[in-house]
Amino acid sequence: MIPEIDTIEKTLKVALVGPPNVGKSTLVNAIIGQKIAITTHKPQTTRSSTFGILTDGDLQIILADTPGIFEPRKNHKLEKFIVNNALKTIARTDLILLLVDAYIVQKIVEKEIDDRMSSRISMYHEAMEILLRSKTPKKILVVANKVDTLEDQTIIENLSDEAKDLVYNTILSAEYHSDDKKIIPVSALNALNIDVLLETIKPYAKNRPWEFDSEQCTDVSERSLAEEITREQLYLVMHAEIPYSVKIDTDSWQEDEDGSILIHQSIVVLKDSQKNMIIGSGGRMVKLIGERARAAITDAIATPVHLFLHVKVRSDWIDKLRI
Ligand SMILES: Nc1nc2c(ncn2[C@@H]2O[C@H](COP(=O)(O)OP(=O)(O)OP(=O)(O)O)[C@@H](O)[C@H]2O)c(=O)[nH]1
Ligand SMILES: [Mg+2]
Repeated sequence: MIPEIDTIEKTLKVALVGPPNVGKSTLVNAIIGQKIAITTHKPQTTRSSTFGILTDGDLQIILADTPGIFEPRKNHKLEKFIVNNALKTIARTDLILLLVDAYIVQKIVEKEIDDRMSSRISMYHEAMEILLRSKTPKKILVVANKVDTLEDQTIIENLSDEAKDLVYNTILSAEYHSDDKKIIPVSALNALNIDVLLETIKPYAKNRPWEFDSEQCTDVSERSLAEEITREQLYLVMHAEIPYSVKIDTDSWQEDEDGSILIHQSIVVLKDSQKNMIIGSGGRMVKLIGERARAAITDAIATPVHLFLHVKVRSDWIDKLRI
């Protein structure tokens, strides 16, 4: 009789980390192959970490999409909440994938660092300083995202060891330097090179039980995703500072007999003036947000949705956040 051999489960917990807007959420969606995190062109889109889960054979990879890291302004509770949330998640991972804009990598290698580039690089220094102050894993690999924006997309694949050294030395703090200076070029937007990225990180897995069911691809509930999608559509439709004062709550979520879902959500803002802007003249703005969010939620959860939005003022919602 052949003895039964238990498969050894391997787990790898990876955090996608970087300053705001480098494409962390776009990358987690590309790796998982479906929308689990919202993405916009505005910084500070992600407020709380979410996990994407990939289970293949004996290996489970848990990818944390974290909020962008930046120095929160004094007395700015939402900013502190965002950054703390990222740091707490990162502390519980084995490996950091630091996303860097491929254009910056190219400029560093070509030694073309003007004032504009310096100020973009300083965003990475700011993020690294904050990481250093917290208990974060020391292993960092650089992922050069947005290679689709480069004229020659092969530049990053063909970097010499010397060029990689230069990039690591320019972006990372000395404490994070390792012998393992990899720079993985990807385009999260076009899902380019995702297979190479996964092959590169697999060896960092540890023999450890899985944390999620092998069928599960995210820890995000459909309700939270729907709230996030409404916030995303609001960010895309509205301008100025409005988005940062907004949160979305689910008031009710009911499945109808025909299989569709009836959702009531509140758009919560701090002031009457913000409520008026979101409602828009004759309710046009909120109607547009609702139409777009309904379509995007229907798409994301593959179920027809009826969405009702209510705009409410709660001047203390940020004060009440628990950090
Ligand atoms: N051209 C290009 N744009 C990208 C790529 N990845 C992300 N973007 C764009 O960059 C912007 C920011 O993307 P997000 O995924 O929201 O960035 P993030 O790092 O999660 O941002 P925060 O959550 O605010 O920290 C969006 O407009 C994306 O479409 C890429 O590979 N190529
Ligand atoms: Mg994000």
